[in-house]
Amino acid sequence: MARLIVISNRVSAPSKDGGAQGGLAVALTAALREADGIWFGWSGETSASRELRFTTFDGVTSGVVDLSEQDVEEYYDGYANRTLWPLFHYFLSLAEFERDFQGGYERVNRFFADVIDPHLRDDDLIWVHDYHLIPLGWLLRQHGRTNRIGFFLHIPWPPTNLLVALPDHQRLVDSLFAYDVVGFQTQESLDSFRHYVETQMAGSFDADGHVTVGGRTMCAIACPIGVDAEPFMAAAASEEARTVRERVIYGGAGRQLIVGVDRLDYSKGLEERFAGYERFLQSYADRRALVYLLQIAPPSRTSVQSYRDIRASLDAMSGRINGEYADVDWTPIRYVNQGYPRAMLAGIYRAARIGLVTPLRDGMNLVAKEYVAAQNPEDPGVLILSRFAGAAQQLTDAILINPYSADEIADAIDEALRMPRAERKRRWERLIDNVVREDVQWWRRRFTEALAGTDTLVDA
Ligand code: GDG
Repeated sequence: MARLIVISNRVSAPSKDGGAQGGLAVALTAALREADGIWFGWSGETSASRELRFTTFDGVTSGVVDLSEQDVEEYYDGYANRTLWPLFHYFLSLAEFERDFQGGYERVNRFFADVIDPHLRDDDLIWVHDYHLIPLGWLLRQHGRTNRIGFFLHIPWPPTNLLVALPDHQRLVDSLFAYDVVGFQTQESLDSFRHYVETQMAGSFDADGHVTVGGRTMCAIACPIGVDAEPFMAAAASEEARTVRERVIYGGAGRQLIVGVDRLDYSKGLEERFAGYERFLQSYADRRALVYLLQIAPPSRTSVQSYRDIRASLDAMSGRINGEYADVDWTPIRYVNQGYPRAMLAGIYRAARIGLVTPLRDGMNLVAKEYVAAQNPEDPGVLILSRFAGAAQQLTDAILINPYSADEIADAIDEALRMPRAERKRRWERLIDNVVREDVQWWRRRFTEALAGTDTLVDA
């Protein structure tokens, strides 16, 4: 059996001092354990050391390497998070185009290729993850690697008209053709990629998803990521989750909980969510004291200015809304800037009558799927979901809204609060069916089978 090699910016293999892993980490860890693989990536540390450090824990080996401060500034904070992330999430006005960023991105990708290549075997299956490492496959080919190499993009692929604003976009897209398989979250992203290839590269797609450009062929697929549905369902029904649920219900004093859980990121539409919730408080004044919003938002990428700006704006908005509407025994928004253990999160989701997931753009959005998985089948809550999350293409029985419209968010909250239990159950049964069927193990199998060339079904 060929080994599986996973390469991503950060490694979330199990570790001695690590807490519970997220669904993606669990799925990749299981695959690595089965296939005796290695997970490579950045350690998250800066130093002058250029050596990979290997550890094996719980049957999984990881190999991590430090970067220099300049690397982090240019590759991670710079090109990955100030250029590609905003551009690929349609925030052209936030995207910064700096030669130094691009230089740092290429340098770090080359460095990863140089340090990892000596540890690869000729029959390894190599799976590269996300926008930090787009050129890595091409750079491994420069080392003479003829392995099957796949790439999965966790974020959206933007429309051609946006992508062409990236200086040297041709070079970046061209490097994808070094892979055997390129996976996107949704058919919409795959269609945008196809449009780029056909209009900018004179490439062609066949009915099996094979893409040919200038004599090179690879396979492009839509392969939506899922959650660890069954373990998460069990976690939501566990004793630990029940204790949290009771705490939440007690703290809510009989009011219905609306929950949001997001990394603090402008793509998640948190300002728009607060504005939509405020619109609900204004427009449905007679019902407003029946609910409260708990927004969990652990800070992320705090060295990037746009992330500090969004945090300041949300602090101000939540303070203003609470100042305006709160009463002696009611705070409309509980805004929490810290993360919680997964089992606690599962209990909080289950306690919530509404899951409010309103990204302005999202590759998939796993919170939407986790919220569904955590519900009590006898009395499930309602998912309100942005049309612009990849998850909306599968979770069509949610209340789908335009996150830019405060009125749509307000009306959806009202509709969810009024929704009879029978309809909540009907919608939830269809949602959970998809969440369980297309879970994270399904996603992992589908991608690795396409990569190994053993799949029978590849979407065009
Ligand atoms: C990228 C893409 C795509 C959040 N707060 C806590 C916590 N979380 C966990 C959630 C969820 C994960 O973080 C967030 O996943 P999302 O999918 O919502 O968003 P991104 O971080 O932006 O992920 C996204 C994903 O990659 C996978 O391909 O879906 O579109 O942007 O699992 O539960 N976990 C814990 N405590 C918290 O407070 N334990």
